[in-house]
Amino acid sequence: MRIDVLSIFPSYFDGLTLSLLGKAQQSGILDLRVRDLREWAFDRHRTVDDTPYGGGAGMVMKPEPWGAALDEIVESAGPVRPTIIFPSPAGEVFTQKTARELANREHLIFGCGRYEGIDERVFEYAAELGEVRLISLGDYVLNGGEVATMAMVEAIGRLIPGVVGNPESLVEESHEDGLLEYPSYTKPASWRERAVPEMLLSGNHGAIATWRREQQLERTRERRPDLLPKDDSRQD
Ligand code: JFE
Repeated sequence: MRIDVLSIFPSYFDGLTLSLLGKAQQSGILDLRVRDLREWAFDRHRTVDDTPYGGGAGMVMKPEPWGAALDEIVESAGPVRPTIIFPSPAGEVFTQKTARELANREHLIFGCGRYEGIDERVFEYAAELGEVRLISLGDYVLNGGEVATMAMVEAIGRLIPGVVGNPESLVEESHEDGLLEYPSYTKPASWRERAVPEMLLSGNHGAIATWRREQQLERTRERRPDLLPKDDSRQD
């Protein structure tokens, strides 16, 4: 899979390009390219923003650098139509399901806005080059698309075979089966007067699996009841 990121703060992504994506990059499974949008600014000061038509607070990202950057990136990827993602607080909310869907795409482009956002015509133009998705990381306002892009690239990247070492760990964890994770423990068996649940020391793998499933259901009911199927006859 190829992932291009367009941002005026490309160094934000230095940590990401190392960590878990480093291995996948080397093996050629994932081709992650972070580019500075200012490369496509055309004036001496490499300006990417301007005042909003109609007035109002703050600045808006100019369309021209976005158009030139998208043209070059799409052209360089050959005939494949990309999925172009713009992080936005006004987009569909990103979930594990979104991550799974995007992990099957050949080419993703993330456009990281800043200031008060991007000139609306950029989204219309991008829709001529590929499939446009406005995606929100959650219902809170960030200062730009970078942090949302990092979270999404990490969630998508680790679903690509070869990025996570153990393929079993993908189905076991939170959200892949729609429930929260069971609690985990390691040595020592007693720490500051707190014992590891005896069940886990029993060696009875069937009983352990049942206990873990019960823990998952209990935690999900307590912390995230919205994840459980609705039961119309429930008396709570
Ligand atoms: C941009 C900004 C003024 C946003 C009301 C580009 N989930 C999520 N939260 N915030 C973002 C995504 C996000 C994404 C891109 C962004 C925020 N901003 C800041 C400024 C009004 C805004 O929306 C600019």
